[in-house]
Amino acid sequence: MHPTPTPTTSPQQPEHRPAPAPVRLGDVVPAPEQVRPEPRADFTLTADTVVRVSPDPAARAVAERLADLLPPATGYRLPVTEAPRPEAADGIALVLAEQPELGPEGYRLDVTPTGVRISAATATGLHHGTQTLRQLLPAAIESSTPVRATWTLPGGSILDRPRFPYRGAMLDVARHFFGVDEVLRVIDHLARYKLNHLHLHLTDDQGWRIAVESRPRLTAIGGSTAVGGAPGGWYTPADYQRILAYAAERHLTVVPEIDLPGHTNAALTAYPELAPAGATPVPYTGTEVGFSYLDPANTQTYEFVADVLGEVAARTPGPFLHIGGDEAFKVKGAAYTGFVERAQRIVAKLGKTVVGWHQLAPAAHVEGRVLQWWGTDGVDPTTADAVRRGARLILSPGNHAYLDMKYASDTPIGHDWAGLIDVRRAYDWDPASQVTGVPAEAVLGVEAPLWTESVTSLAEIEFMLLPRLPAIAELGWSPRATHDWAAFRTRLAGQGPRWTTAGIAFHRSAEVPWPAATAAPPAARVATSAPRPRTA
Ligand code: TNX
Repeated sequence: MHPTPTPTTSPQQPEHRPAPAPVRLGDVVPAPEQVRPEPRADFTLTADTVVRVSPDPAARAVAERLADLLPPATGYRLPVTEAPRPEAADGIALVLAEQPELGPEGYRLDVTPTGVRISAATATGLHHGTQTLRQLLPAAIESSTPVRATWTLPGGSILDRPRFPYRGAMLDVARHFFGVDEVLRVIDHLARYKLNHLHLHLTDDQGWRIAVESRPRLTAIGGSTAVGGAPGGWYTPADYQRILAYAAERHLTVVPEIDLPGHTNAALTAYPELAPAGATPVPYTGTEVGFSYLDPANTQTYEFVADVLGEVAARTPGPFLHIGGDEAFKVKGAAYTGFVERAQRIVAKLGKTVVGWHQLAPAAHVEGRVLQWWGTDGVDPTTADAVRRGARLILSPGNHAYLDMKYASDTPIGHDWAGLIDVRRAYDWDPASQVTGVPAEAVLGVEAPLWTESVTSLAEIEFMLLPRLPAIAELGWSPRATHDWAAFRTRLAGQGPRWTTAGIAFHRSAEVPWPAATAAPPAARVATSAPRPRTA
């Protein structure tokens, strides 16, 4: 520890102390595990601050991204240098060091009058530490143009690590298509709140969004449509690669979903031979669910599934492959479980861990299987039984975590089948005790899905994500002992000026005491737009 300098005073000169940091050390979302403020140990960034980092390529990349964050608002282009044992003196030190107690994602952050030190056992831990550092700077740091400000960080120490290993959000790019740049912006929002998985819902009745070289009509025909006649689109292999690379730089794993055997109308318009006998699929731009399916009795169906999953698996570095499985209302009983078990075996052979919506539960277990639970009633013996047979759960309860639900009855976009979800409802639940009979150890984590039947632009995505995404992120990251609505809403309020400064749309929930300075909401762009016409 460095001693706090004693302010010099004399009878002629009034005592001069720098203004305290505007952000308090505990004002971080998600709440850190331990926070120990040192009120007289603030540190101020200047043009002379340097970033020193352990000699490791991944740690250096974290340091470079931190340095890249600062110039627009501060005008400071801080040099990044490698040092075997980085010191915080007059700078920011990012230190890789064995610390078993921090786990694979934890970090320590110490702010003293002479500098900032972030240490972790992994580059991922350093990355999360820099997200905390970003939130400890004044909100003006989010400005894209220079701001005259004193860039003071609050003194003290934080020790932090996640409660659950899986913390995600899902973007449905099938109902409405969102281009690579929009997906990259979404990744930025996830990274800020220490989420580590982006689930892409890539295929549905209204569109097929990922190129599969062995089945080119999937995108050429199936990719051309979207809900309500909106423009279609799809990711080329290069597009998908850009998303993967950007996510990886932000320490996020991409989880691709190919929804099977239902939600497949777009695929069936491209390859009608996979449809049940007698059906002639036509493009669909409405919002009904449950009508389409691949014929489970047709052997060509499994060649198709193997081709598609094989290519997607080969291009995806992460361990997970999501096979959907929801709302296949017309494939019942043994036909459904038989299909799922074959698809699960295909995924296992590809060396990936299968993820599916909890409708997969009745099928046989396969090593590592993960079910994504989107129910609204925690009494679900079928899912609890699948967990007893070895499945782990990702929690996405429809009535708390579904970001396509309206905030209030007058929210211009969104659904309400799982109820209205304002911030408190998104926050007030416990992933560890959501499904009766499922022990906390079986819970891999949480995910907030955003379905996009009525979501058509990046501003609308942001409006639905913020401020509920940070609530779900906090449930996934922060220890249960920190769970406290009154404290959360106050910390969350501090994010408002950051989003406003960064030009990010958000919902100004009346449940959150936003500071007055955020008066001009970019969210107005959404709230004032006319509700989109619904198609059936
Ligand atoms: C149910 S949740 C669906 C989606 C819809 C969503 C709308 C799930 C696995 N399936 O197909 O988009 O409701 O809220």
